[in-house]
Amino acid sequence: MIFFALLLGCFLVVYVMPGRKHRSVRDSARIGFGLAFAIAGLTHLLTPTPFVQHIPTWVPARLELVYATGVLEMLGGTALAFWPRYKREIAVLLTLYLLAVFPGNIYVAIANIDVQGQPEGIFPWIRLPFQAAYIWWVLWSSDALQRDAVLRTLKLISVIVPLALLLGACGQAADAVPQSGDGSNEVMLVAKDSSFEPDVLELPAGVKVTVKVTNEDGVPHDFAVASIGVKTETIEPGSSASVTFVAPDSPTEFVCTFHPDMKGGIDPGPTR
Ligand SMILES: [Cu+2]
Repeated sequence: MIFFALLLGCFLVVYVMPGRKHRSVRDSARIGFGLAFAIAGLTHLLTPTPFVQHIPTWVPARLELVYATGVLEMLGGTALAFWPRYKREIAVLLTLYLLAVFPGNIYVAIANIDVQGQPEGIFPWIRLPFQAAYIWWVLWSSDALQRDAVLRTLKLISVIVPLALLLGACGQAADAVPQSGDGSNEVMLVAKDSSFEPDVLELPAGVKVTVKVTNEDGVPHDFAVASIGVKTETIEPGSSASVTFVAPDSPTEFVCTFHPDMKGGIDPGPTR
């Protein structure tokens, strides 16, 4: 719905922008969608946390996924806005993308995930039908609600998907090279407003890390990873505490033992 406001804003700006007499409502809607989509992609790179929270913790490399989808959205949105020749194909690809990320929205609603900067409760549910509106908008504005556009796009996909799989396989092979993880890394955490910031720690499995937790709240907190027996002493307001451990090799929850709702996750990154 934040995106809906952005979409309307971009559309209106494009529509009233002087200079082109013949820009139709439909073209303005397409260009507006492209710009809004590109801006949304950029926010993946600038503030990844709320997007990471849309992906279940068992999914590997959540942060990298958010960055990759951000780049995809920037490319797709820019192409839709400024490459009218292929607007139908691009629109169908963006539709497939919107369908592919939709499970993330369902996950947030069903699992009642507290997403940073987003209202809770009924909001994630109200947001769901908007996805259909976005799909209709992109298809209608690009004149792609016709059969041959869909067919041509399917042909395009039959080329792109094997190529993408191949690239992905190569990327994974490159990732399989062992990292020189000998030294210990220090990670900073802040306890504030009864939550941890950040609430996702990207810690490569097997690497020795020191987590330093600073309490900026008015009440005592601590930091514990129960499954590997890690726990700091009680951290009084305004002070901090450190704990050193070897990062677990599967997604693991950490928590404040005083406030069971105050928790986060350790993400081991891509499995090797
Ligand atoms: Cu606490």
